[in-house]
Amino acid sequence: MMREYENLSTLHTNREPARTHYIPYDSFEKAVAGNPADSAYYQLLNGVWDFAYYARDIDENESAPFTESIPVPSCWQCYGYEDPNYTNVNYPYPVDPPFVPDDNPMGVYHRNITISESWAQRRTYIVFEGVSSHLSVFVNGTKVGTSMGSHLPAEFELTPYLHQGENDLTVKVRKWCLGSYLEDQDFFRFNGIFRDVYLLSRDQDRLWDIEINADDKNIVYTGEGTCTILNQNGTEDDLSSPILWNAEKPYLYTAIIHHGSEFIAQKIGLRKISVSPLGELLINGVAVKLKGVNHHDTHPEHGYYETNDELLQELKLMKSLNMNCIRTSHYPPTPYFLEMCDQLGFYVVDETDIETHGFCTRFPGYVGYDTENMDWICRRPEWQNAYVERAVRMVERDKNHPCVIFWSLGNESGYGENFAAMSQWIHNRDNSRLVHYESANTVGNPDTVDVVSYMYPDLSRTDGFAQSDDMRPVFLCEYSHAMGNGPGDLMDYWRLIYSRPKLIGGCIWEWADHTVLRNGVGLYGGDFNEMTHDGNFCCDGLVFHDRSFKAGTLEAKHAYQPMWSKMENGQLKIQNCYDFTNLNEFTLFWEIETDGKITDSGSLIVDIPPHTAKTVALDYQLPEQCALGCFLNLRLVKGETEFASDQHDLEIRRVSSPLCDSSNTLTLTQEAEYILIHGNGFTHKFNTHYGLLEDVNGLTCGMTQLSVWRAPTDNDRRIKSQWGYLNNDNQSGENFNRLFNKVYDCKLEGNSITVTGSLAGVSRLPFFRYTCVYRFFDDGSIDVNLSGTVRENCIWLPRLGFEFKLPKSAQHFSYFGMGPGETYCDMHHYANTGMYQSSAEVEYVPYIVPQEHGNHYDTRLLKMDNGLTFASDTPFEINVSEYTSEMLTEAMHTNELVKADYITVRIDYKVSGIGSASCGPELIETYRFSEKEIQYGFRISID
Ligand code: IPT
Repeated sequence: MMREYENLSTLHTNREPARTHYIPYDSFEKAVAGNPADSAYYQLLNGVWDFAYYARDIDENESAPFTESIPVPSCWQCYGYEDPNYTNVNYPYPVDPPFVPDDNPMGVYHRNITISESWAQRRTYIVFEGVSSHLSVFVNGTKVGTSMGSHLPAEFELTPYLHQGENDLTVKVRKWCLGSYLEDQDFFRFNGIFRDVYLLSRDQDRLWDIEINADDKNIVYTGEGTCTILNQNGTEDDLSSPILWNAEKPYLYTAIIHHGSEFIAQKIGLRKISVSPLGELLINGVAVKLKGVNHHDTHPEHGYYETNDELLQELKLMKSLNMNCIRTSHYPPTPYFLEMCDQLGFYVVDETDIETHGFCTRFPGYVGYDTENMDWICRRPEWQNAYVERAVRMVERDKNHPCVIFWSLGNESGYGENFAAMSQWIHNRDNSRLVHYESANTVGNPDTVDVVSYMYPDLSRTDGFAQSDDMRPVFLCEYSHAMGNGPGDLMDYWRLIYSRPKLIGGCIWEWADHTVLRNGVGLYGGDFNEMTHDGNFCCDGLVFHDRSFKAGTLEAKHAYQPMWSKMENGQLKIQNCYDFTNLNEFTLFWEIETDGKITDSGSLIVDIPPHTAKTVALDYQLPEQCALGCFLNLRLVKGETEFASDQHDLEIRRVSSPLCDSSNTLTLTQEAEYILIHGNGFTHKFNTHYGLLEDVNGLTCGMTQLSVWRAPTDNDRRIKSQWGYLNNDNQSGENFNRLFNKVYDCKLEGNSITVTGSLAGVSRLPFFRYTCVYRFFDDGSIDVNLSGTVRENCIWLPRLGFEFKLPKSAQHFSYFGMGPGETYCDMHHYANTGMYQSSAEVEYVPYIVPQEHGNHYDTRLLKMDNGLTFASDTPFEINVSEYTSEMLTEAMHTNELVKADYITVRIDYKVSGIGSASCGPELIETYRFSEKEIQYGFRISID
């Protein structure tokens, strides 16, 4: 019993050969305007179709009338047919290619199509831009053809099956087919007709492929018909002085091919891609850096289906974040997406629809690329066609796009003869672009790839690649895993990338969180009873599922920004990081901010050509002194959009107002376990048994804690087992979340209390031995000074500091520190130190899995609106939250969080950085809080 969809000799039946994507128009003007709906030769079939779902395809009842319907495009899991299933590496069925489960679900789609009299004289084709995974097309009861390759077009000629008037169109879509083995991407496994479907009416002797070749000098069309080139003014252009295309200045010409009754438009950019002897990537001879991101098609309610408008909005957001490169992970995007990339200006790594990652995990207990083993399908000759045709279909569809600079052979699929064959086919077909395939590095990067590509290397490995003898450009096709709170340490990558010619940049993993939104709650793997799943590993976007920004988003924008500046001997030096744009196209706004107030400001235009730096004189007045800090803030703006910002500490002498140092009016009395500190109009309560402040004049509402725990971020997912007692693992951690604070001694002397103590996790040696001195003053203020030693072999700490409990009414606060977004020692370059107002509620960041958030680095002052103030001359870190770290640790979805009945205020000495170790390298050492000798203090005062 050989099923068609498991048969390697029927990858398709009757599908038309791959060709450039285009829409034929019935007039020159319409072709130029480029709105398919206006074409007399185009009929979009999107809309509501009849639908029947069968959990087993064999149960199909062809004579049953349709009683249900579904929108097209869509994914059937989004309409209640099957639960979603998120799996990353593992296949969701046994690894037994080309065979898939016998119970193969099927969606049957049906609608009528109307063929007018004029269409009936011509030829009619149907185009499916994306169907997962196997489709069979029937017209008026006759089978037309079949196809697979979910993210690639399938086109069939319908002419012989149609008649004028109403016709019956049925499309049967199977959930699985042999092609599913090639589509093991890290995403929810959705099914259905999820991209546009349309009919085209064509001339009897229609052109088929339209190939237009362009370099940095000319546009060449050698096909049939006439070719007219229009420039952006809409006038015919002979290209005697061509304007070139690049991602910053994406100048496009329009080529109109006229043949018979048809007019076909293609947007063409003149540009040339090459590699310098240093391994730089050259666009039109200029070395560029790729500031990229990986883009999946993902929508919290519609699965794989994003509308053109949603895609366009995403691209505009990326543009506003200074991105110039997109890897279409891990399949070709919609044709529209590439049209917009041409137009808005992106360098695109167009990746074909191949990932077979699950071969790495086909044996228990083994993960890896054992491609010496011939059961890898990339090595099996009978699979070669299936591989090569996916390259062919991508290249043929997308070859006219200037935005495409690399062809990617796929993702995470090992390396074998079939990849070599794809590369060979591509090089023969189109030598104007570079071939990329990251898994080629598993076999030492053979010369079938033109760029060497890596994922998630740390800085020193990255630098190693940059220094090697291999002179191919080095591309980080995935780096900086943006899962949850993060990524941090992006600036470190970019300092390195700018310093090495051969490092051409990379793409952050990934653009947006994948989640299934139900009742406002983001769900992920494991929420749907899947047989195998990868939890929330799909929630790893640089933006949330609604495309709103988080701190990591803005940090990426900063790392990618076109202006890098520094102060050198009191002078401002500005580097233009654009490749083709002079900074004189922007306005540079500057301001002097003293203690949170703007004391001087101005703006100017700086004439700095691309790739150059200049010293810029700003005519500002500086104060003699300040209390909290004096900064130069810069903003580079065009129109409404800020493209870059920077802040420099001007190191003006800081003079703080004198602190109260007398204790003449105080009485400190010991009662049972308490010491009561009475002063003029205030009372504090200190608990000697716990060695901690229990009440600060009624402004707090419970015992202070000395603690080190933070709710693990996704990027802490590996280190957290060494930090905490989690998932019943009682062996691996220091158990920081099951903490004992031992007080050895608590002494009252004069106006001060000295506590000696230690912190230890359950079952472990103490990790921190400390002395903490509290000094009380006449004005009600308290100095807290903590000094101590961390055990030599203790893991680096999540953080260290005091937690104060405040009544819920004390939500609101102002602070002088890094904000307004959350900031950490490796994720703050996007932010400015300044005076901000906030509230515990505003500080919450809705990560899909609740986790540590809301920190403010470089804080010098925190003033709660109830009058409680924390200050220090040495910057500290703060966090004000309606949730405790314990609550954030427990909750797995946002709706499981219930606000505490108090506000937690953290006054921390230090908080470890964020990094991107959820998939990337371990947190860089400098950002780990691994100090052994600790010394810190702050003053609490009351209004
Ligand atoms: C890498 C995959 O290419 C990508 O699709 C995604 O799964 C990412 O990891 C994690 O989110 S592969 C990884 C094993 C380096």
